[in-house]
Amino acid sequence: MLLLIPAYNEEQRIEPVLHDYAQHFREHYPGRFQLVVVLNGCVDNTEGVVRRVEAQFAEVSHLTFPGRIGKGGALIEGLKLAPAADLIGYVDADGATAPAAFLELVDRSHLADCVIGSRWLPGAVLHIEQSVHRRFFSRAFHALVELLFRMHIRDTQCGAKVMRRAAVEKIHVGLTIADMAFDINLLYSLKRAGFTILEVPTEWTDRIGSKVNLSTASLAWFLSVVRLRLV
Ligand SMILES: Nc1nc2c(ncn2[C@@H]2O[C@H](COP(=O)(O)OP(=O)(O)O)[C@@H](O)[C@H]2O)c(=O)[nH]1
Ligand SMILES: [Mg+2]
Repeated sequence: MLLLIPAYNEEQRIEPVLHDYAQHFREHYPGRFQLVVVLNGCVDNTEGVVRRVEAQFAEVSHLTFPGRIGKGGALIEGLKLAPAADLIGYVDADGATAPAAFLELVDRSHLADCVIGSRWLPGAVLHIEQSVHRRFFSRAFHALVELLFRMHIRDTQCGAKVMRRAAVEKIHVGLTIADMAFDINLLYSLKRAGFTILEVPTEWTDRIGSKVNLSTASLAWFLSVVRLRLV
C-alpha cells in the first residue's frame, strides 16, 4: 500500500498526522506500507517537520517539487510511484480522515477498483466546522459536477481515496488538472475507462487552517470542470 499526502505549508498540522498513520498501519495493516508526502512551493518548514518524522519511521518519505503544481499536480507526480504498490491512496495532511477511517476504505478495496470516502452518504460521521458559505459552495459545486458529468457520486471532493495499481496505471496519462478539480478528473477518467468506484460513508473532521482560498479557488474550479467536460 502506497499512501500519498499532498502538503502545502503544513508545518503546523502534519506532524501528528504522519505519526498516527505510520503507527496505526504498523499495528493494523499486514502488508507493506509506504507513506510519501508530496510537497511543493512550501514557504514554511513543512519539509523539516517531515524529515523529523522520517528519522523515526522508515516507511515515511517525501518528494519535493519546486514549481507551483498544486494539490492535483502533486498527486499526479505521486501517482507515478504506483508501480511499486498494489494499492495507492491519498489523504489530506490535516488529519481530516483518521487512519482508522482510511483503513476502512482499504479494507473494501477488494470490492471495487477505486474506493472513496463519502461525507454525504447515510452512515457518515461528520465533525464539521464548515461555514454556511463553505457548505453552500460545496453543494453548488456538487450540483454542477453532477449536471456536467453524471457520475452519480455523492461526494467527489472527499480527500480520502484508494485505488488499485492497474487502474492508476491505465488512467494516469489522462490526468492533467492540477487544482482541486483534480478529483473530478481522476474519477471521470476511471469511469470512462470502465473501472468501478465504490463510495463508502466515512468519518471526517474539518480542521481549521484550510490551505484553500474559496473566493479565488471557486472560479478556477468552475473553469477546470467545464474545461474537463469539453475536452
Ligand atoms: N502539494 C500541494 N498540496 C496542497 C496544495 N494546496 C493544498 N494542498 C494540500 O491538499 C490538502 C487539502 O487541503 P486543505 O487545506 O486541508 O483543504 P480543505 O480542508 O478542503 O480546505 C492538504 O493536505 C493540503 O496541504 C498545493 O498547492 N500543493
Ligand atoms: Mg482540510
